[in-house]
Amino acid sequence: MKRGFINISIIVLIATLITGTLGAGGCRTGEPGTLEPVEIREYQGEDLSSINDFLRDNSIKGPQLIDIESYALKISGLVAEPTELSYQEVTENYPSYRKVVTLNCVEGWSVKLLWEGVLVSDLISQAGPSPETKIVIFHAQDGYTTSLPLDYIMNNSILMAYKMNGVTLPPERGFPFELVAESKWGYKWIKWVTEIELSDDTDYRGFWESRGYSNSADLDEGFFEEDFFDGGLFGE
Ligand SMILES: Nc1nc2c(c(=O)[nH]1)N[C@H]1C(S)=C(S)[C@@H](COP(=O)(O)O)O[C@H]1N2
Ligand SMILES: [Mo]
Repeated sequence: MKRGFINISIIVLIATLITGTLGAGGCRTGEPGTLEPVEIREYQGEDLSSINDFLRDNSIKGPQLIDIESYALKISGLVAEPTELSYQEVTENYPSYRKVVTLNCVEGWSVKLLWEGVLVSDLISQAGPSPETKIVIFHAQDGYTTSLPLDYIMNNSILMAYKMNGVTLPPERGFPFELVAESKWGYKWIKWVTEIELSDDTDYRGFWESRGYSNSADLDEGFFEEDFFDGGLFGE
């Protein structure tokens, strides 16, 4: 009786080892197995949020699916050489940088993540901005736009991220590129970026900015334009 039990245990153990090996995937055929990307959750002693900590996607038209083969990032407007870059040209031809930055949405949630990408200033410099340039207008696949002062972009090592926590941006998180607009409210963190337009139009207002949100969007200030409350939204 006892011996029979031990025999069955050994058979189960062997069966588990065999199916376990097969289940791990691929090695037996000589093909490398595919591993899930592993998210980084701690960086230089700092705990990070998870990619799954975003409450929900609240973008204006929902997640955009971009076909990376036909994708081009345009650098347009007041530049000596209007430029179009493929995904690989951006990710492979420019130095990449990492930094931990927190995204704060006006809805009250935030996520602290390790971002990896290229400097927007490197992309802009390559296209040769004209001296009249004051504003950088970002356009996205869903028609969303936002803008930031050229000085802010050039002086703060602002990234166009292609990875978060070591993982390529998922489609709902902005693949191929999201702007890491650090120290600015979440609505400046444009996802699915398709075009970087250099402009001298200091009156330009992006999607949420033209609907009453602060154009400077500094985290240490409120996010509503005061005069909008006084005259616009609620009348005189
Ligand atoms: N293209 C595009 N980018 C966008 C938005 C959008 O609607 N469209 N929403 C912004 C807002 S309001 C926030 S808070 C951040 C992060 O939002 P998420 O949770 O939808 O990723 O993305 C920003 N980038
Ligand atoms: Mo937001």
